[in-house]
Amino acid sequence: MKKVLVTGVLGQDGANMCEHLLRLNAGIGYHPEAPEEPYSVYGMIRRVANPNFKNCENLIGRENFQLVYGDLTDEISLQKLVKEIQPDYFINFAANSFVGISWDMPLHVFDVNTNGVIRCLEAIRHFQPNCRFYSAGSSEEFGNVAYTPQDIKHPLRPRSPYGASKCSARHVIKVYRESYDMYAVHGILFNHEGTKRGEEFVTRKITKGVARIKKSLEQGKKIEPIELGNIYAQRDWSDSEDFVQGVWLMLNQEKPEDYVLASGETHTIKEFATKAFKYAGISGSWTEVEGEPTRTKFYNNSPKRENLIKINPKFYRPAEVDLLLGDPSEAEKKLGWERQISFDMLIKKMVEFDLNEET
Ligand code: NDP
Ligand code: GDR
Repeated sequence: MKKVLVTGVLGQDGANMCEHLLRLNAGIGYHPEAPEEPYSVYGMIRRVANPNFKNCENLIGRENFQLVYGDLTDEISLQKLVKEIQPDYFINFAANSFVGISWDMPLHVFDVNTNGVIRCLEAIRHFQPNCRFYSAGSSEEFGNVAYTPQDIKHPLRPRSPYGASKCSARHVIKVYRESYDMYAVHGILFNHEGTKRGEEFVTRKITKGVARIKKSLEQGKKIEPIELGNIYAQRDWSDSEDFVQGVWLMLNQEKPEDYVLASGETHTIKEFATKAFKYAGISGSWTEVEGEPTRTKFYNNSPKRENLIKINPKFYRPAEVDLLLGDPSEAEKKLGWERQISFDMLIKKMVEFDLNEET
């Protein structure tokens, strides 16, 4: 029985990865991708005063799944887990993952995202050297991009402490791979979202806000607009459920190689928001004043012309990544990775989920 240790399971990708592995288990006997024996999945969580198990509620109590405690800032906990579980795969999705806050706590971001990766690698090296390791890389490493679309050879030009911490982790993983002949990969993930996405990230902030506004409109209550920062930034968005499948393929190659997972499309925040309102059945129009971003607004196309979105400079970042557009062709060709969920399907799915939650 192969054992898989997954970190970050109360977050988006960790939870989706565990779901994917248990789904593969369910296919034993008839699905070509299913293992011969079920995967035994260990989901690592850290100790916090009030943990939020929402992303994990469908996992808890399932056969071949268990929660274990550990923390990327504590090497003793990681070594204990690797020693006791003897995992065949270690998938690290844990991180201080919010770019916006990384200027406020750069040392903590590096301790979790870079030193944390070293702690994982050391635990594997000492106690289970044949374990295959994946740690999540980010398109934020490309930052102020030099060319478009960005592939795995794109230079590292981070714009935030978060981006810099992921670049450092990338170098460390390469060093361990070459020094100790470890199976360790750091595939680059462009933005990916879904119904488990944290509420501070812009897509989920928008879809939750749309659902809240829809309810207020239905109840004839006063509208509190969604407040956003830079709506002209462009991102390459996909669905997390597609990405965890790509990560699993990266962990099961003959030789450890990094790939880019992306959609190959780029869209502005403004475009995402306009479509999110459209999928909730609310039509609106933008008014934009050149050079005065705070006068940019999105109004409801009803006689009352309520303000649905306004710009608040509080959400601007000290340095911005203006454009991200990834090239997933190598992952498609060499790993056979296929994306199922388009940009429009993703927005529709998130809006419908949040409308349901709101009622
Ligand atoms: P989330 O923020 O949803 O989840 C991160 C998880 O890491 C949380 O569950 C958090 O725990 C956990 N964590 C934070 N600090 C520690 C620590 N010290 N020890 C143990 N666990 C910790 O992130 P995503 O699921 O969206 O992203 C997964 C990975 O992919 C991250 O590394 C992220 O940087 C990277 N990435 C994500 C992209 C995206 O678009 N989603 C794109 C590119 C890379 P808690 O719940 O207790 O806070
Ligand atoms: P990002 O995601 O920084 O790309 O990092 P986020 O959703 O936070 O921002 C995307 C873009 O939207 C702009 N923006 C706002 N962002 C937030 N959060 N809130 C707002 O109100 C707002 N208004 C505009 C931002 O300026 C930015 O340009 C995500 C994370 O998942 C990282 O962990 C991951 O590595 C990268 O994606 C790839």
